[in-house]
Amino acid sequence: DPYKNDPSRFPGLVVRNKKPFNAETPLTLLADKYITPNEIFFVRNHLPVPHPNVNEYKLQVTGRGIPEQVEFTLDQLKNTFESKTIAVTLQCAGNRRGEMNKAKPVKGLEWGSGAISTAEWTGVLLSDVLKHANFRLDDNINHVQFEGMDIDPEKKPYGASIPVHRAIDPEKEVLLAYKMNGQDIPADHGYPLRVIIPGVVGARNVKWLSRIVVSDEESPSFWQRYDYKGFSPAVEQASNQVFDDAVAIQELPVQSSICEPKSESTVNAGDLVTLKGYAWSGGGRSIIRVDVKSDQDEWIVADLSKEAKQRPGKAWAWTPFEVGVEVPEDFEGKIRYCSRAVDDSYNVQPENVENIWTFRGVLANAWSCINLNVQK
Ligand code: MTE
Ligand code: MO
Repeated sequence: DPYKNDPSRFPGLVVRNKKPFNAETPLTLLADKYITPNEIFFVRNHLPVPHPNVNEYKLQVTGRGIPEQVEFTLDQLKNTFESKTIAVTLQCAGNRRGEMNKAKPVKGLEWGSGAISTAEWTGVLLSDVLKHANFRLDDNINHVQFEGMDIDPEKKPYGASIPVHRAIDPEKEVLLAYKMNGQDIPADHGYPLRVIIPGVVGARNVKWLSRIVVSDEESPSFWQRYDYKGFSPAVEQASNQVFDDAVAIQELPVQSSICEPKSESTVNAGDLVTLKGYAWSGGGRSIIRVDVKSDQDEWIVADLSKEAKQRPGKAWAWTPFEVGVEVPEDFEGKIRYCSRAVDDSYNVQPENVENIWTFRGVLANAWSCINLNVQK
């Protein structure tokens, strides 16, 4: 069993798959805290968890524009470069896939709204490391690839890449991170080093990082080339050729989800109910508004958490929201409440999942709705 050395996990996680281990954060706990504690941070593994010997650990930096391959031990990274700590939300491209699957079956793990979490990550800037390696940009350089230490049965590592402009820009704050919420990064989340790419889909935030390769091409990894891409609802499956012609997901679209109360909870007519949730957008775009509407009433505006105030263009972490809604007095039956977030480019979530359906079930960012059962 290649998974026999996987770490033990907090029993409160909502497990979606055991081998490889995939689990989401319970929604009530998610809405409770701005920073997600390590034990309940969602886990998305494609392969068995590797257990590198940190005393022998070295990060390799190589490829186009780097005159000579450079290697760093963990201590060299920590001692050579200034460290930075930033709050960054990671969201899986498959977050909320379950809702898309209900509209019409998709391929992939059945995620609820908990494949998203926020931590304070400490590390060194990738831009500093590249500078130290005497990296020189030229017109044939397009991508920076990352390789993990987790390997598939054919001995190929998990990998991903990002456009080079994001990697070299210190303002994008791409981190080679060795701490998560002040502790060594736990085994499930990439010990001893992972890349954190603020504002970019979870899949590119490679864990157990072993190698950085600058290239004209995207990462050759299956997960860069033949997964984590979006297609028209007209496309029901895709050949490698069709995948090659599609664009890899990087920054994610604007998102929100109502986390509390649980859908299908029972409330009394006339109650004041507090709806709580999160909103987030890719690329550092901040959340400027969350609107909430019931099928019985007009739009109202939710309160955005003050904790989430972030610098312009650098809203790397989510914005929790809450709003009190009055359940009508003379009513019995189901009421449906929906949230939709707006980011600072005035992008807004689409109304329904049917029209954004895509066969791998990624990019599910329609309005988030819950039903409440009202009793008299
Ligand atoms: N990195 C490696 N090496 N192996 C993986 O399976 N999964 C990716 C990414 N980095 C993965 C990886 C995906 S799809 C996501 S959503 C995030 O890690 C999840 O990070 P987390 O498990 O720390 O929440
Ligand atoms: Mo993911």
